[in-house]
Amino acid sequence: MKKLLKSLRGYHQETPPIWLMRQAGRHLPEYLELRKKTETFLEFCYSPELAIEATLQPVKRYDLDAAILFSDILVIPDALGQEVDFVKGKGPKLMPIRKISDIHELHIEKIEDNLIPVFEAIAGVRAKLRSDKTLIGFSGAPWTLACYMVEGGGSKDFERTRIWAKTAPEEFERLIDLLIISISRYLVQKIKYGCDVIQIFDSWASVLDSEGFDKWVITPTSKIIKNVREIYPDFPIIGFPRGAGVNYLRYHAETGVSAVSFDSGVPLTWIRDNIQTNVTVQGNLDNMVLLAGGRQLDEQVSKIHKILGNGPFIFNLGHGVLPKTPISNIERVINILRKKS
Ligand code: 1CP
Repeated sequence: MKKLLKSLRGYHQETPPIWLMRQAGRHLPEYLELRKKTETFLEFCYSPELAIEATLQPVKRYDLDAAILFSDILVIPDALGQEVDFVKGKGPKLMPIRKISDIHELHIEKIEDNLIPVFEAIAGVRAKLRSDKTLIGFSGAPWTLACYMVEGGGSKDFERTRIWAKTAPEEFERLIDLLIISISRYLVQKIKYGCDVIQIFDSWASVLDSEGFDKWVITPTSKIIKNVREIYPDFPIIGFPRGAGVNYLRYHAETGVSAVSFDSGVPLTWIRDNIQTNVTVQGNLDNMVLLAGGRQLDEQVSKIHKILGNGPFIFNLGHGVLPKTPISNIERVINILRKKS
């Protein structure tokens, strides 16, 4: 069995499987070179040859246990017909959705057709990836996608989205329901084309109160997992409700995820005692510690391995690799975990 799948099936392994969120792109010189081949970022995502190459780059360089398909969570709003643009140095910009009539303008019918280049890239990676390596497909969760779709881009606190969700929940739910169906269909295709595992990124779960977390994170995620597993029973799914704090408890118990990915704020012994007893855990090295390197990095990697390494565990970061991260720091982490010097 592939190493990452073995951990997801609940087995403990002396050396854990290793992959890193946002392992492709940004910090890799070979990506920055490849990125020059298209003008816009979305064009890059929709060019199967380029997406395949970007997906394989970090696996080749670091011999990681998994590849994550090079794409972005915002291909879903794009495929639904919302205007999405990536502005150089500024991040994503979307034509914001602010009222019910804006939701009505989104079109779900062609979602699979519009995303064919993504599925072609999956098939291409599958054909080139070594058979012992896992291919991870991903999606943004409904809440996190709604945050970008309503706000029209990134934000510190996603004020408009939260106000809409609080003041007109029955309206906001229309958007969430549309996203549940879109994401479910998207993930089913990703699996059909060859992904071994799915990760659901809920990067902005942190901005919700506990009630909102139930309604906009747990319930929609549970529905997506149920929809996917109706077609692919027992399919391994990793959930990442970043910044969920104590709500990680209910998330792991109620959504049906096979594994939970932890941000760096959650104490290791709490993860071990409360979550790892029930499901596989993934995480949670601070991406800034990875960037900074030195003795702190070595110590933190060893500490994570010591505390979480006695149960089902996947080594990862608490959030994505930062652009300025030195390659040698990543190599060092892998050497420590695989006990090579
Ligand atoms: O031109 C460029 O290179 C643009 C930079 C870039 C890249 C390389 C963006 C814009 N997205 C990506 C790739 C990407 N995005 C991947 C594949 C790479 C890999 O994993 O190795 C993945 C998994 C994502 C997922 C993603 N995109 C998330 C969820 C994970 C997370 O980091 O929280 C989110 C929130 C996005 C939105 C997004 N896309 C791009 C940016 C700059 C952002 C963040 C905007 C913000 O700060 O709110």
